[in-house]
Amino acid sequence: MNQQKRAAAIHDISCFGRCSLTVALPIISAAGVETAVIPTAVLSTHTGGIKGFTYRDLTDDIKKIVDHWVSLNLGFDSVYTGFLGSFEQIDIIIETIGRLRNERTIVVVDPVMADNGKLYEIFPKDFPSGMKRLCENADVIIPNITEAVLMLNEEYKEGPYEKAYIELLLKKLGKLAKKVVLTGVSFNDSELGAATYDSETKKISYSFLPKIPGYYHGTGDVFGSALVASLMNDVPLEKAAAIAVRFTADSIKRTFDAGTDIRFGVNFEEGLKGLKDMISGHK
Ligand code: PXL
Repeated sequence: MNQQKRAAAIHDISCFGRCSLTVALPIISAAGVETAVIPTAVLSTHTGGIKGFTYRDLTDDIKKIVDHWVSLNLGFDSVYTGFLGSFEQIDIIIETIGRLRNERTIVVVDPVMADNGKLYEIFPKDFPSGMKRLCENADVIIPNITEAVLMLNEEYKEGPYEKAYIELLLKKLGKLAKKVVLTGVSFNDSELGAATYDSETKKISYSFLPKIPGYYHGTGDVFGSALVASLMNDVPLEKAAAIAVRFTADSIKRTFDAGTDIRFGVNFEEGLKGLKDMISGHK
């Protein structure tokens, strides 16, 4: 019998708005993976376009949670990190990864900090250098194009992209971590998706689906969570990225069709059964 996998998701809790832990916990759990959480901060909503959000920093709690977990001798098959509450938390999370990982742990780092060519306003200018260090501690990194160029000091370009630009980014990112999934990739105006790169085999793959208009919040976390859910079910990286693209695009489509406020996140909930089926189909 297969042992159930266990993941630790390290993100903030945005109480409303479907991103970070309120997305990671249901998606990874729905794929049959036990999902423990370390909240990095508690906010009333995410910070993307909603004013007046509350913010409670939980930096002081992280080490205490990890101390307790270490005393319980828990093993984690994955550590998945996303939005961090402060620059100071980056070193604490690097230390946390070192304390929680063993030889079978897959560390997935999403360097959440920027989109559309801009660093999120709440972060200091040197945040990308910290996120770059965090990525160096990962097995798999999942930046979007903006996060990639900020960490690599490359020029930001708007899509559609030249293949050479994307492949340059992938190869440079492959020096930070063994495996790379780059999101927000497009080679024409009608399709959007992700690219993967394995720096050991040098293999590059692409996965695209038709682009849906509008900038929906939390889609990076929906994508990352579906990717972790797939990897934890032993789906190979390229297929895991294709499943995550499909799950994210379907969630955006449902939300677009319903005419929901784009700030309120996407309807991933009605795709959870389909995610489980896509993952089972690859076994
Ligand atoms: O989805 C990324 C994210 C997570 N958490 C918070 C955010 C954002 C993006 O803006 O504001 C609090």
